[in-house]
Amino acid sequence: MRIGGQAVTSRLLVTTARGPEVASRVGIALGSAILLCFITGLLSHWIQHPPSWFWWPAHPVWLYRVTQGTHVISGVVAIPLLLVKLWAVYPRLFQRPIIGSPLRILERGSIAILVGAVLFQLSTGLLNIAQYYPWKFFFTTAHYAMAYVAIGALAVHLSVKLPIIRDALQRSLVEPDPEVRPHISRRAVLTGAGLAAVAAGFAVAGQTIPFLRWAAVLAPRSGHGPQGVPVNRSAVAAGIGEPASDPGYRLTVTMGDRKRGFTRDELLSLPQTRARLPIACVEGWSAGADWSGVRLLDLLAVVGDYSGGDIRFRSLERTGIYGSSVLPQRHAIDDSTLVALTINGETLDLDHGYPCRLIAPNRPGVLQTKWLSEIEVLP
Ligand SMILES: Nc1nc2c(c(=O)[nH]1)N[C@H]1C(S)=C(S)[C@@H](COP(=O)(O)O)O[C@H]1N2
Ligand SMILES: [Mo]
Repeated sequence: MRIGGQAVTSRLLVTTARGPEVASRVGIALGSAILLCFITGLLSHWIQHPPSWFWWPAHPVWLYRVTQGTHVISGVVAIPLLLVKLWAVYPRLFQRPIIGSPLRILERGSIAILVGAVLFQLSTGLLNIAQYYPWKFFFTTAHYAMAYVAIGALAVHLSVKLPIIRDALQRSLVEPDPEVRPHISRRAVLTGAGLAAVAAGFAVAGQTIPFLRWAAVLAPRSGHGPQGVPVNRSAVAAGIGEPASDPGYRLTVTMGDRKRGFTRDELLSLPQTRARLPIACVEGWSAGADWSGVRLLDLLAVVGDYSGGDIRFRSLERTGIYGSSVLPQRHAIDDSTLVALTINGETLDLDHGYPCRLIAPNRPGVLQTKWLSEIEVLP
């Protein structure tokens, strides 16, 4: 029989579902979600700031829709998993000695950095999809830099803990002592973690998967908006209401020393091309639409001989960082890249980019510049 304080302590240890058995199993799910989130996040960053070696295709047109949907869903799924994982290891986080041997310092340090970085990534990511920025730093730069910190700390954490993880995975989930009834079993904790992760995933998946839309309670822009497509930044917010309806409006196209201005009616009188392409926002929501307008290649051909090169699109919007974008040649030569004039069979709503906007295949929404004023072939 156990006597005194000792017995109480050991009994408490046995009766809790906390410990490496739960931590390692939740950790595998959490680690997988974080890895998926990291890879899809890197992709999105590279598409927006392409290094010279980076290659991103124009087809399939829905690929970015899937990778960025995955980025946001895996990040949101990671939140309940992280909470359960922290709960499972919580008493150990404060075990003594706090410092200790060099290996222990590495172990402790990597956990502190890992927890901090992952909490930072998940919370800023979540606030970003809600378009709520209660901070002073620039979200994308901080989120990108911290991703490397998180993944580096995760790699150190995994290698330091590998023996413990291996051992814990081999141990059964069933509590060893049949006499002892835990308040909550390890299996129940794992089931709860799994259900919470699935529920969290459902709460955002609907913003990109149409038949799950009803469940998308965490998705602020899942289906509403003029002409059946959500709006990220409205014309009023961008301050371009008047210039867009100005009768003197011209879309200027520049290629080398050739330059030409087009009224909206002139654009409408050129051959019209249709394309079915999604808007896929970096925030994870996406929506397919039927577009029509002038194929970019057709428009360039009116101005001169386009012999290749990336293309810059400028908006009437003069403030803000979304007023211009650069389209790589690979997308520029695609038949479905349009200077769009209609969406879903109707004249483009002012909020969707009237008088005209860029729509290109397999691109992040943020690069689908609205309210075009200028197109320039870069040397
Ligand atoms: N000029 C301009 N174009 C823009 C934006 C903007 O703020 N300004 N927002 C972009 C973003 S982030 C997205 S997701 C898409 C959304 O297009 P929509 O509002 O027509 O759905 O437009 C893009 N084009
Ligand atoms: Mo976006």
